[in-house]
Amino acid sequence: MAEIEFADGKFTVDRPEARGEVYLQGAHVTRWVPAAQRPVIFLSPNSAFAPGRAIRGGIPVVFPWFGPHPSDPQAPQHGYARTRPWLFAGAAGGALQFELAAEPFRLRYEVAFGATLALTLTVENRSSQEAGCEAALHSYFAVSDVAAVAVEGLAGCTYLDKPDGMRRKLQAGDVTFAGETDRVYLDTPPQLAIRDPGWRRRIAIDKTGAAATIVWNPWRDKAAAMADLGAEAWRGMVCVETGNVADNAVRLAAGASHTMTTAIAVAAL
Ligand code: TA6
Repeated sequence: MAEIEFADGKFTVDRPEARGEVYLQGAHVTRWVPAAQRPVIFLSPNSAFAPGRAIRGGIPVVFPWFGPHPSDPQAPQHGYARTRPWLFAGAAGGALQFELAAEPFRLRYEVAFGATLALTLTVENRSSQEAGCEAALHSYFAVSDVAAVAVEGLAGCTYLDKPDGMRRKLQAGDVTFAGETDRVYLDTPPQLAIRDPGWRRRIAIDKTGAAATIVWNPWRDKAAAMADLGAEAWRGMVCVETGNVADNAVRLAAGASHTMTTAIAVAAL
């Protein structure tokens, strides 16, 4: 088999260091399995794979707004980048490049599958005026049991607590999970990790150019109400998302660009 193949709307990468998958719709990564590891990225067994429908799991690219549109209730949640077909712009080694025209912006996105999963998203403002946007790599991680894992690195950060009306709160210690958790952490440090004692591994998440981190698990009731997630699978996932949203949204001068990166790697606990 060639290292990179394309069929049924997705690229499949098969290298000694890792295997991966990315759909052209949304430039949506759905799989990254480093050699001798379990899958690191969660993909819902109930996901729809249909034109214009967001895949449940993987790494949706959220752009140009996060959550509901600020003024248009008809506009899709989390923007349109995750449901549009992107342009394939080339591949080298295990890295694939994609582009999306999203006027007044252009997005360039590189996904590099290796022992590290390296993601680079560049937003360029192509207009002659300043423009603002939000962006997030809405990464779903596969975990042994969300109730047993901890997210390290966010102690002391302020967060917006969505289930509590977006109240601002201060994080004490690691983030652990005992119910619905949906938080936007602001001004977060460059190195975070998910500690998973059940699978004896730590998933390190290193980021640049991204000030916010979103942490989400819908828990039992909300998951059961989501047809593409369901009553069982939610325990095996946690979203730790790299982005620039809310207070950390980006403003770009005419012609300016902004790049954010995330590097994900796994080590034994
Ligand atoms: O990132 C967390 C979040 O914004 C949650 O509020 C949430 O419901 C989730 O993303 C999933 O959104 P989606 O539009 O994919 O159903």
